[in-house]
Amino acid sequence: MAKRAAILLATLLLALTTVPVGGAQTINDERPNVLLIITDDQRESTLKNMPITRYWMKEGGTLFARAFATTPLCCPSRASIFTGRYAHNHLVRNNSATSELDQSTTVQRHLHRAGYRTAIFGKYLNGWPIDRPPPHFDEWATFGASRSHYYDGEWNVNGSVRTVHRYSTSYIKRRAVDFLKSSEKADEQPWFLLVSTAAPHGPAIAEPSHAGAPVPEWTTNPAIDEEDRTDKPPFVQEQSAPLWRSRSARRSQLRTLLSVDDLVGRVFRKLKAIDDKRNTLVIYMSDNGYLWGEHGLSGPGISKRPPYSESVAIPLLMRWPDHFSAGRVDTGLVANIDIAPTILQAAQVVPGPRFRPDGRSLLEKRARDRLLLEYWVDIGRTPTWASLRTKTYQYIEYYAEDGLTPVFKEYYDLKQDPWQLENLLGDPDPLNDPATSEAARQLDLDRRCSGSSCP
Ligand SMILES: [Ca+2]
Ligand SMILES: [Ca+2]
Ligand SMILES: [Ca+2]
Repeated sequence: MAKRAAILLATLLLALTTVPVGGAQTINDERPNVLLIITDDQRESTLKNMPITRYWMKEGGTLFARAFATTPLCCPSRASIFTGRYAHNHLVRNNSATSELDQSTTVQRHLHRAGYRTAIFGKYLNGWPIDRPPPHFDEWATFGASRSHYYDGEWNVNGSVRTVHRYSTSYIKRRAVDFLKSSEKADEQPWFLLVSTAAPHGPAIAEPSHAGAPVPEWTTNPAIDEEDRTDKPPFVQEQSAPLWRSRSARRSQLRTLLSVDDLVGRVFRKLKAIDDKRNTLVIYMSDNGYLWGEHGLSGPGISKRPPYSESVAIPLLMRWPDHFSAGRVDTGLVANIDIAPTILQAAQVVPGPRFRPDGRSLLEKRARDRLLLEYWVDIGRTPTWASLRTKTYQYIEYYAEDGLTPVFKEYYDLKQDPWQLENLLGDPDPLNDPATSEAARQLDLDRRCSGSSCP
């Protein structure tokens, strides 16, 4: 059945692609639609509380079990998603550096130029002026100020700035479904739809229908229960994370994610219903992770930004029938910088010199032995740091104000110590230290890498 449909489609495609349109370009009808769903501050462990998303994206697609935000903070990470570049190359190093982003280097720009119909609904970039349209989108509804993420936010809806009273995830859902509906009338044009929720970012206000939803019992983990933190850097040691605060953050985040789960289900039902002749590459991810009290870290400013696993690990799932195996778990090291190269390869876009990604397409075989993670001090207590993460260890350097001189180092054996309880460089005795000179040398190089020289 599938084979017959494929032959039929191939014949149809052949007929279409050989007919010149306007004498110049030929229609390449094999290009997929692209749906990119980005949540805000969703830690990797919360996926198990999203049955609908798991059904569509995990059972129907591939789960990337070792996916990371190369900078665990909204704006730098989103800029990495859009450009495929590390933050030291796209230069959006913190949430107030939005204007550093070279808009000619983004995935949306390349798709738009290649003839895709493009739309974004939800969060764009922190600090982006509300009256300025997000570049290279045909349609948009994006929200501004961060305190009004969930209700009564100021939105720019296709150029007009107004207050949207509705619950933001429901509003985004409606816009997305309307977009899919309207795409039926423009079937000859592939589309790129970016759905970018406020959830589960603080203040994590649940939709009334989920406000009292039962939340599964929380079994804390060894990193939350870490008693001896004398191995940790001073900014960690001076924090305390009362369990009630983490418990409350978890509860409200999980409840806002129920609305995201509804959104995913509704969008997939609509995708099926429109019976598009193209197939659709769907990517589900978060921009960064979130700590629920691991190593004593929880609360605004500190639940993301640090280099530990729960802050840098993100959920990442990809579904594209015949390209990403259904139900597969991929354990390779992957990151936000791989999203744009993956999308452009799927869309058969030859990007040209403006697109200089550091990441690589996940459609290709890859053997990445390490990832660079990096962060620059902004608000809060987390100092500038950089880190190498492999499957077996994580090496971290914190820097003095010059951003170059290491003032504190951490090394975790991820095989023996997956919860990062014992920094092997954390005592004053140098004789028991693991060998880290090679990691330090590599980190120094990777902090200046570009394109193919990047991990
Ligand atoms: Ca975020
Ligand atoms: Ca410890
Ligand atoms: Ca030591």
